[in-house]
Amino acid sequence: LTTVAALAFSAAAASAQTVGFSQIGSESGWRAAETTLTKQQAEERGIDLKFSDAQQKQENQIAAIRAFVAQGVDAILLAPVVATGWDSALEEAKDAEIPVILLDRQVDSSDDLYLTAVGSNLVHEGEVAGGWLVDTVGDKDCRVVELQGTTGSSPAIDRATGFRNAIDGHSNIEIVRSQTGDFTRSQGKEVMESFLQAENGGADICALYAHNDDMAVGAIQAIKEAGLKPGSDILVVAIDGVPDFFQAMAAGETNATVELTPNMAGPAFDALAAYWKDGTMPPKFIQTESKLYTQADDPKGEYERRKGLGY
Ligand code: GYE
Repeated sequence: LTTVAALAFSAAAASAQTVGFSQIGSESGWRAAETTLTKQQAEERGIDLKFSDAQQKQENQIAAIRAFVAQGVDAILLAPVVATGWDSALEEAKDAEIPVILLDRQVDSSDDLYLTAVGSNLVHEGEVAGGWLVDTVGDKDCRVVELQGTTGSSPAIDRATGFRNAIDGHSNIEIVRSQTGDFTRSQGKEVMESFLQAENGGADICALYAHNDDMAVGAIQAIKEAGLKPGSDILVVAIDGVPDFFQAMAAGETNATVELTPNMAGPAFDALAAYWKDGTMPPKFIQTESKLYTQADDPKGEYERRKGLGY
């Protein structure tokens, strides 16, 4: 049996592989970069990538997974827009013996329903962001407003938890308003406008914590339109490390970001290559780095290094 299985795996490894990619959408610069890099790497590795953009709707992702199973692809990449509701679609893929790899977000389903998950430690990212604010404000009173990611997504849940872990015990720092901006610039701006109005024109706001850079980039427009200086009147800390956030940082308009690599496909395709070759099982979680960047870390250079990478 072992020989037969080995032959089957090596046969699969030999022929060109077809991989279905159910991508959330293009809600942020970071997501656009992930898509660009995934397509580039599929091309370089001779993988036939079937791409589906779900426009941030879970039902479109579930339909895409079902279509990939019907096509008999050799693997499925899934960036799950929210954490719940995936069991039946993932079970269909498992029944068809099609490995699924999760990218950048997690699901609540049992981990025997996916081969591995490639992503950052999302709670840790929130802790790094919160830790920066704690170190920056010291024992000064600081009223914080929070732009949360997509409701029900694992980054929104975990980045909220991590930030709160970090400020716990620092009673001078208080989150006074929190609302989703759905990871987009436009909603980040819109919600920040409402925060500013509700908080004495922004005079009572010490800092903005945004679950991604794109919402922060939108929010700093609102802060400037309110006649305040983002980065000084209101501190701005976020997560992703996209070029435009570094450009704003170089202008003194943002303060800190926790980098999230958009290259989730590299580790995913490496794990698939080993699995297709001889059934090698990867660990259930392949963790990517989380590095803090502040104004002291050459933001202009970081902008130059990242622009043009598909963001
Ligand atoms: O931070 C954001 C994108 O899932 C962790 O999704 C990812 C997040 C990322 O919309 O820019």
